Amino acid sequence: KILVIGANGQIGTELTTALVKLHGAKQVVASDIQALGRHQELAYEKLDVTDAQRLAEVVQQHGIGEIYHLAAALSAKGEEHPEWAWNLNMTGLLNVLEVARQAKLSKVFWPSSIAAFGPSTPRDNAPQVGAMDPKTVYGISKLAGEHWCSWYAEKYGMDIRSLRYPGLISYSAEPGGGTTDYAIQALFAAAAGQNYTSFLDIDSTLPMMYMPDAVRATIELMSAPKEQLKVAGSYNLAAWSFSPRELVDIIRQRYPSFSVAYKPDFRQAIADAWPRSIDDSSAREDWAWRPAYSLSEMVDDMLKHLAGRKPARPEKQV
Ligand code: VAH
Repeated sequence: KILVIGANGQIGTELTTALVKLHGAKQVVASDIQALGRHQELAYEKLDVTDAQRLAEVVQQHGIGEIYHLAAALSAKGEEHPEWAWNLNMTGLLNVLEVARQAKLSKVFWPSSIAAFGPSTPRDNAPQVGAMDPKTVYGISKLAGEHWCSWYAEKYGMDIRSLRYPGLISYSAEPGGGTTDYAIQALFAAAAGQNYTSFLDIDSTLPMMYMPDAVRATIELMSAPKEQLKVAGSYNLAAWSFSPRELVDIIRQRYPSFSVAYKPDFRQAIADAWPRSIDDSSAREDWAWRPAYSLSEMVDDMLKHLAGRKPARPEKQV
């Protein structure tokens, strides 16, 4: 059976749906810090992943064989609450790795991020192997997490797989305090007939991907034969990159009166330390990764699903 930790989150919500489609509802247990799950048809456990004892109990009680660990604090929230973010991201991951080791789980999935890169990383076509000097608590936790996953995999022969996701665009579940969330908020605002004030400047180009592609990449990586996977750590993953300027131009082809004001805040420095584009040739070579959605197809699909919805809650500033 599969345990999804963070099943109510931005990635977890759609990943859980995909896992149910692939394995059947009886094979998937959803968990999250909230009392109630979003997938009513699934067994659900309220679970704080920093509670190792409770995690071990859930794994044992449900006969879990695989864990997808999607619970974490994202970049912007992490800069506002560094200790909380470090504890959630690191204690959470270490609990998952140790419980997986003791319970002899067959596979673990854990997401890294382009946030693991930093100013020393080439801004264009950030390489699979190279300088990693993250400048956010979140990015530091992702880089440290990558090394912990490699340590457990090498020392205990565990099958731990990971992807360095770019910024992910989705409509099903709102993200929790990311820097790339401006793009989601802009799409929500346009669909609600509103204008938008971007917290990133007009030419802040970042690697992005549509959630359905990111979910499919996760499933394909986890289904690939282990011997094909030459990258011991976390695979770079890419679709396209865009700037607020480019996104707004595409949105205005459908909503001509949509306009955006630019008021960069503390998140600008986070974005400026991330690469503009990613080299994901290892994923393409090792397990035939290919994105399916074009940038304009993503915008069309998002606006179609968002038509008439209220704008996304701007992350409350703490
Ligand atoms: C964030 N969406 O903005 C996340 C992601 C690369 C971006 O890690 O923090």
